Amino acid sequence: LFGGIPTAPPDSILGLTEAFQADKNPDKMNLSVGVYKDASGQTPILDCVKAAEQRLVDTEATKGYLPIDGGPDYRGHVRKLVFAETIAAERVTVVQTPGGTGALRESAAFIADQLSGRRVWVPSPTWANHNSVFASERLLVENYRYLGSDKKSFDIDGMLDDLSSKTNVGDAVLLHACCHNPTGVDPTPSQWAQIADVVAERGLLPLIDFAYQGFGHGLDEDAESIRAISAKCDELMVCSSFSKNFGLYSERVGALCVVSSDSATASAIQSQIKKLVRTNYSNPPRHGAAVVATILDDEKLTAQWHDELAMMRNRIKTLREQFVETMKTTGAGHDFSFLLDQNGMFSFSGLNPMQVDELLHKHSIYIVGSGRINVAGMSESRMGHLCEAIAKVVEG
Ligand code: PLP
Ligand code: TYF
Repeated sequence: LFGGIPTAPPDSILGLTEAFQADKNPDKMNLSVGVYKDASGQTPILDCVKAAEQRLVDTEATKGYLPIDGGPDYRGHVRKLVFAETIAAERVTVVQTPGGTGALRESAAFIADQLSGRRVWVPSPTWANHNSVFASERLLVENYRYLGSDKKSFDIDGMLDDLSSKTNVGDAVLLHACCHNPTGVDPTPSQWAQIADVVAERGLLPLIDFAYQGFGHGLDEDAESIRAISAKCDELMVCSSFSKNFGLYSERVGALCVVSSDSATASAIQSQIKKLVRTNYSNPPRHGAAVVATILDDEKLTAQWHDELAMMRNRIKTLREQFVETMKTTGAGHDFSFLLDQNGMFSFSGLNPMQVDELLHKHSIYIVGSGRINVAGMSESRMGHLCEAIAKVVEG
C-alpha cells in the first residue's frame, strides 16, 4: 500500500534548520527561521509567561476540552488587542486557533466553504506557507506586486495598479499588517489609506496576517494598518499569531477574527467556523491561550509583557544598526543602510541565491534562499564574524 510514496520536499524555511542542526561547524549560525534569540543564542521564555504558568499550575482545575471556538476570556482579550474599541464587540467573531497558521487555514476553509470568491491575492514575495495553506483549501493564489525591482523599496504603485486592475469583486487580498515577511518593508500610514481605498472600491475581502504585532513600532502602532482598513471596509478578517510576541511558538496560540457589518452575521459566521473547526482539530489547545489570558487579565503581568516585548523590539533594531555599521567597517563597499528602514524580525538583504549558497557551504551561515535574514537571530558578539563572511561573498 505504501510502497510507491515519494519523498516530499522539506519546508523551504524549516528544512534549513534541520540542515543547520546536522552541521558540525562550531561557528555555524542560523539566521533562517523567524525565531527571536537573546544575546546568548537562546529563545527565552518571557518572565511574564513563566509567572502566568506558575499561576496556572497553582490554580488550574481541569484539562477538560475547551469550547470549539476557544476560551471566552482569551477571545475577549484578543479582540481588544487587535481592534481596541474601534469596532463594536458584537460585530467581531473571534475563534481561538492553533497558531497563526491555524487561523490562516480556517480563514481559507471559511472562504472556500461560504464565500463566492475563490481567489486570494498575496504579495510578491510573501511567506511561502501562504501559497500552500490557501492551495490546501483549493483557493486560487495570485500575486500582486509588492517589492520594487531594486529589492529594497515598496512598489506602492505596482500594488495599487494590480489590485485595481486585475481583481474581481469578492476576491480576498492578503495583507501583512506589519513587519512584512520576508522583506521587512511596510507601507506608511498614508499608503495604508490608499490601499484601503482601493480594497474598498473594488469590493475585495481584506485578509490580514498579523503575526508580528508589537515587533514593528508597538502593539497599537502596528494595529494602525487594521484601523486604516476597517475605516473603509465593513467586512474583513484578521489572522493573529502570538508565537512571536509572547514567545509561545510551540504552544500554538493564535486567533481568527472576522469583522462583519452586524451582530447577526457575526453569530452566523461564528457557527460556520465552529463547524469547520470540528472536522479539522475539534477544539484548540488550552495551555498557551490560558497563559495569554492570564497575562492580559492582570495589569502587572500585562505591563511586564509590554516591557519584555519592547525589549525584544528594541534589541532587534539595535542589531540592525550594528549590522549596518559593522558591514561598513569590512570595506566590502556594499551599503546595507536600507535595512534601517525595514521593520520586524526580517530583512531582505539583497544577497542572491549564489551568495546565499556560498554563505551556507563556506561559512555555515544559514539564511533563506531569497536573501531573507532573521535579524532576531544575530548576536552582538558574533556580528564581526557574520559581516566578514557576508563581505567575502559580496566581493565574490
Ligand atoms: N504568518 C506569517 C507572516 C508568519 O511569519 C508566521 C510565522 O510563523 C505565521 C503566519 C504563522 O504563525 P504561527 O507560527 O503562529 O503559526
Ligand atoms: O518565516 C518564518 O521563518 C516564520 C517561522 O513553515 C516559520 O514564520 C517558517 C516556516 C514554517 C512555519 C513557521
